[in-house]
Amino acid sequence: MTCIPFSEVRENSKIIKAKEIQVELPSQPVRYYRHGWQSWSLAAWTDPSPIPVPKPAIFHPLQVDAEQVYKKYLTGSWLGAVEFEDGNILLIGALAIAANVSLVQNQLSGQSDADEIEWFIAFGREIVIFEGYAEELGKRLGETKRKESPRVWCSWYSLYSAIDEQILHRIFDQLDDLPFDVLQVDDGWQMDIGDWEANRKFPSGMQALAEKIKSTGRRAGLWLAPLIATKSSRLFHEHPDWFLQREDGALVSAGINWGERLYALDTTLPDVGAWLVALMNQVRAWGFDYLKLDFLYGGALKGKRFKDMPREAAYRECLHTLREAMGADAFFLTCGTPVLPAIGICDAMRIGCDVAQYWEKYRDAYLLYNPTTPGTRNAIRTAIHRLWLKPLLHIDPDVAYFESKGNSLTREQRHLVQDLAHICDFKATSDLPQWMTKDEQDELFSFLETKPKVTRTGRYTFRVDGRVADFTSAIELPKVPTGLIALWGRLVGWLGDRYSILRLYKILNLGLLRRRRSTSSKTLK
Ligand code: 9PG
Repeated sequence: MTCIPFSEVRENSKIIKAKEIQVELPSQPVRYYRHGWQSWSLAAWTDPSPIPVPKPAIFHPLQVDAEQVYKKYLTGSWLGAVEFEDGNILLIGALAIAANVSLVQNQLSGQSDADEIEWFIAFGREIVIFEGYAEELGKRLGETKRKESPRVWCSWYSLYSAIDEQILHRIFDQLDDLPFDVLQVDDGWQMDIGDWEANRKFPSGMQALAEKIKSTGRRAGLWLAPLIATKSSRLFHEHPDWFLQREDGALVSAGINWGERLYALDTTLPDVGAWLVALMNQVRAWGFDYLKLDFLYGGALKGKRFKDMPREAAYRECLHTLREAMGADAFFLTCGTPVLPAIGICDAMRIGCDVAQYWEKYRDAYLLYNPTTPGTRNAIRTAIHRLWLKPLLHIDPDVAYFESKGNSLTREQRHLVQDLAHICDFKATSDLPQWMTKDEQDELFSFLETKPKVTRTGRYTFRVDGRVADFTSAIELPKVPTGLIALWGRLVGWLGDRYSILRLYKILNLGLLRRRRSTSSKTLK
């Protein structure tokens, strides 16, 4: 353990080589910056006291770092910081891809999972310190901000998986007047998670879909989750031995989604590598060159790999393989990705969890105490705390909303996500012109056309072309439940951990989706 006296850090930022590093704090910090493992995990300044473990635990592999979540002390992935009474901060940040930073009593310390690594340690004003850290990360992991960030229409947040060829064709035509650079097809086109071929809803195939998009003068974008699969997939059926196992031989859980259990590929197996390369080639051959690769955390879960290497290193190697196979000219957006290992490889990264047509769900926020579930408040909170990544790559805060129909966000809340997109300089939406009023359509048009001047006036406040954007309302974490509410939360959490109950929930939810789809086809005609 290398102990650095605070007096030394106070003067100048330092880069120190060590396996473990520790700084004793000169006084009690008022806030702690915790940095979650992957895109959807919480990143936030919070009180320097532990927060409850998010529920249900069955979702942990896809929401947090399952290896850290039960730690009794405050800990975050790769970096951590404390803020003192006078507003100055002390940051410890790893300059390598496998490490954690913790706060135990008055010690801020970093632990590397591998051998000695470099640590960035600095004290001073938050903005300056994070800028310094990003710069050092860029020197080691690379900066990939070469391309312009495209303006994207993405199918997910209006239609969810209820997409089909006809509906999308109609939408692509109707979006004609709007200045999008990319039309991106999200989840819902594939046979199964693991089987990346067009399903029955796309009888003309994926090449035809990409051609349709390109015929409108836009680039074709596609969503895939290439590092995970469900047991129902043909991939799993044909290659059960390709999946990551624990030391005891059981399959590693990659969590649960689509009402099914997810499993992760062992990307260090040569056959899996070859399969991923073929998949990327196929997608490019169809004509898609904006790729949103999702659920990527599956490549960095703990397990026994064919090649004995640290999980983050295996993941980074896999990202290199994917990038090389898709080609340098493709726009590569990572989502659900462990943050540091993707820097220098992808063009853009999702930096928060999913937005939704609502601000927050009582069940998720208060009963389950889960700040990673879809919801606009959760999405803003984490994205605002990851703005420091901006010099390194394009940062995607998820889509902005314009339409008020079927959307319970207030006008102010919709403006917040729009302003956040301007701040991040990454503009995307899923809204459909025919669901918007004329005013809303105009708002969307000018959102896409303008590049307002953004200045930061505080941790959570900005000026966007003279307008004040204040994100404070999204920041605070819910109160930790006590008494009967805590008890009720435990019951709901326990129920949520039952696979059978989740399946039932999914079946009921599917009903909802089907209704949504018939409404969408009606209004689209
Ligand atoms: C498609 C979606 C969209 C979206 C992605 C991702 O924690 N969760 O259970 C969880 C599930 C799905 C999810 C995020 C979190 O959404 O972020 O943009 O592409 O997949 O299924």
